[in-house]
Amino acid sequence: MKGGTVMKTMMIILLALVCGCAFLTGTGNISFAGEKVGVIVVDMQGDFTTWKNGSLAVAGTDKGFVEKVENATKQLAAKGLLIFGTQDWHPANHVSFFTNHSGKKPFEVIKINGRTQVLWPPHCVQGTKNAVVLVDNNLFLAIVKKGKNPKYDSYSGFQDDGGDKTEMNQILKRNGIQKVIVYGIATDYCVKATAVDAANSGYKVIVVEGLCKGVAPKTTEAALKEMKEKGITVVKELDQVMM
Ligand code: VGL
Ligand code: ZN
Repeated sequence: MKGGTVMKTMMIILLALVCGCAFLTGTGNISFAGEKVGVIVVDMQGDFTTWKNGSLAVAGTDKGFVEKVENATKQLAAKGLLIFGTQDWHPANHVSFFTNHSGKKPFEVIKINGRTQVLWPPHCVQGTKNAVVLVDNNLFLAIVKKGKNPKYDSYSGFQDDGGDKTEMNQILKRNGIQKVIVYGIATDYCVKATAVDAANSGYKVIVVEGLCKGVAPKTTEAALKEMKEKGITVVKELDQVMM
């Protein structure tokens, strides 16, 4: 090789090395190196899926979607990330069920003590078949149940509408988690609320849009916008965060 060619080759190798290192150490805003990353899989339960003919089935939640979420979660677990989950877990007399308000219809919005409450079809009733988390339960270090208090709804995995905290923050802290990857159902309700509360609790947050489904297109778009405005990183697919 001529001197020029050797120089060129060396420059290319150097460039590749620098780029590779930048990727590994996270010069961009998405990295694993140096930060302990956890995963929060939100409300992957039968009642939210078309696959299981759920009472509050979200469009696009067929068997293929659930498998995609499960496979992604397996990949992340294989990388050594700790996997956490949330599980909507309501008593039969829960405030969010339209059936517990006389004369009300599903999806009506009412005010309760000044709070906005969407009235849902009864869903995720404690102990029922469709309240089960569909993603292989062995993948989870912990699954945090929420919405147990009949008086308060709880879209967030961190706290309910009355301000009562779940054990989520403590569990993440105890495990040294600094950054969380969040996905599941539904983008516009429980994913958004959980991601926003994670950000407010001091975690760096990445939401994987392709591993989420929303109740309605309008509220889903608004939720993605709101999350981005709060400093949450929204990526389309998991390969944008995986090394
Ligand atoms: C959810 C409505 C009611 C959710 C839970 O998981 O997003 N949505 N309960
Ligand atoms: Zn619910």
